[in-house]
Amino acid sequence: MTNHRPVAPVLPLATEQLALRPIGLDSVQIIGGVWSEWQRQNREVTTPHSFGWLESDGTIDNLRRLDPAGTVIAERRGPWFTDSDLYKALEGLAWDLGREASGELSSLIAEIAGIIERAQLADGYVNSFVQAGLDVRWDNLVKSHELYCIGHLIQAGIAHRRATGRTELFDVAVKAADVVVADFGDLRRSDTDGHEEIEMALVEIYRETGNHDYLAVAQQLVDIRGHKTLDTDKFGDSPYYQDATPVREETTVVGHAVRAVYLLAGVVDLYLETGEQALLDAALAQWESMTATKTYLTGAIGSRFIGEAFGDSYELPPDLAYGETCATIGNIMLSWRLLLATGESRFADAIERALYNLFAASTAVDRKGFFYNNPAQRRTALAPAPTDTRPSRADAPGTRPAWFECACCPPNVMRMVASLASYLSTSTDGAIQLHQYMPTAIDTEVDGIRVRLTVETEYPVRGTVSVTIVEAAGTQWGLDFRIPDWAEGASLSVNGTPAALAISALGYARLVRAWLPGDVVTLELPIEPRLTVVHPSVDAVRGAVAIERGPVVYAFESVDQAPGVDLNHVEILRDADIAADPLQDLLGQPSVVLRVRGRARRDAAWAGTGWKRLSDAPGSDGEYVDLVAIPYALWANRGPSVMRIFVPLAV
Ligand code: FUB
Ligand code: ZN
Repeated sequence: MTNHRPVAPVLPLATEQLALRPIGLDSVQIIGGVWSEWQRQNREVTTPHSFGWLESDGTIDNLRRLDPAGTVIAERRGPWFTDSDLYKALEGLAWDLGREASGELSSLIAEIAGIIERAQLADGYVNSFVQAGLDVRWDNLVKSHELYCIGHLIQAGIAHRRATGRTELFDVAVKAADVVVADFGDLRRSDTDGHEEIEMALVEIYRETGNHDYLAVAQQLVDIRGHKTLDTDKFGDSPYYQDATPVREETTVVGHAVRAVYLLAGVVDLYLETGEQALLDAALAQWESMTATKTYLTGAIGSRFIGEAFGDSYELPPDLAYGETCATIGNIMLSWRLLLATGESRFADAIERALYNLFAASTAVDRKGFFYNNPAQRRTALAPAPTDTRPSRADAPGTRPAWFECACCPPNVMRMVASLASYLSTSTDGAIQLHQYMPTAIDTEVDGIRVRLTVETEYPVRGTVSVTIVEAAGTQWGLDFRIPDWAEGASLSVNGTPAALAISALGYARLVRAWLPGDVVTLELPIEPRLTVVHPSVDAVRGAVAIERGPVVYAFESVDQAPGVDLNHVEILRDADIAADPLQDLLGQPSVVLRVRGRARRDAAWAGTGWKRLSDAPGSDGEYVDLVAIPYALWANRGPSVMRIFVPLAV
């Protein structure tokens, strides 16, 4: 391993537990396609948009007003945890600077770091809610989000230092981490925060500084949770906070979805440093249960509006889906850590499903609107989102709101988009792994020897992925290609000659050669539309099918259907072929629109009744129609609509 420290969010210090090593966004650039365009928009559109809201909503003023020499006299505004919205946006800016320098954005971070520094107390404590006199320090941890906010501050400071080498925000973050150690370490306090996040942050600042005190407190906070130590009268019950069962004994994900996956991400971080097998086993068991029984096809998790929580296994109703954007981002963070720990492609598969579907759908194509919760079916076209006010978290209006009163999701999107390149590839001794296929330029080392390659692809609209070796010294090393779980019949060729494709137990096809500049490897992933059914215990969509094409989940949206077709009364014909239109530009994105033969049911025999004796149930009747499907990610960008992913198969 070289001494180079990649610019990446997860950089384990211990190497024994690492199956794969991260390659940072300083070594991988996304150089074309939809994700690169989103990164540009993230900087040029979402950043000014978000900082505009962070100003106008008082989020920055909440800290400014704490400057002992300052003049801001406005009252503190917003929920307890508004500081974290700002810190996440700063983290996004920081990763973005690691992608591409900008004097203007550097100055913005420096200016806000100064505001936070002036608000920070001498011992490192900082929290705009408590310091406004609205609560007592550490007195109401179940609700106050004090450690949660400090966790996000730590992550922002680390991102800034890794991306730019600058330390103004990092220094503030270290002081904040130090007050956590001073007040909580060695069990000086035996409680913890109602919202996990600090665990990941403390492990990461241990990685950044080598100071074991941070790791010890992360361990302490993981150990404390699960023993009903949180005062649950104030906000929810113990499972909501993952406080009913110690994490090592829990076998599935419970409670508030963002909290649950943030906890597990921290647990895997702890495992990566300490090697405690029980931590990895618990995270694996819970991830497996979540993925098999509590995840929507779109990658949404947390089906319940009440408590923003996981439901029971198979409780995945599409029309009532909650599916908070932050929860799926948390699952990407968790799955990435499990990928690093195990090297198994199923975690990259989960990241892919999340990225191309729920995550992509979370944000309007103009990058100035966001869904907080993400419906998987919409029966009525709701009114469009207001543009000048912020809806509450549990509303997903007919279009994506510009901002929210509880603004956790948009800045989480910002940091994920800015750091995306660090989630695409990894290295091991003697090999590079490609997990996600986007146009990229990779400049890294294998066994200490510089390797440069470019990936060209139109994935996922087409399944051809071409890798060109730009620089290599003729030494032997391996290129590992993830073969997605949905791909059947993938093939590989080198310089135009077919190569044997053997998929390892980990889910990768490896090509080992003495690579030379100019070598070209082509992976062909057959991207054909397919019908998908879900587990028969998901009662809400039993007997219905969805369409997927490669990693993309499709949705039927009212705006695309023939006049008079009501998507609430349609079915897909059994054995119907799915036809693909020629590649087209849809909402500025290259897209394949699909058509499938179905029927617009009349349901006349059902008039006036909701049930019948089984033997009297009529067969369906109605007009045959072509139902039109577009990528789910693009829905609700053309005004309010009716939308569905699952459609019943004709009886
Ligand atoms: O509590 C902080 C954030 O607000 C949570 O992660 C979201 O679910 C929202 O409740
Ligand atoms: Zn959120």
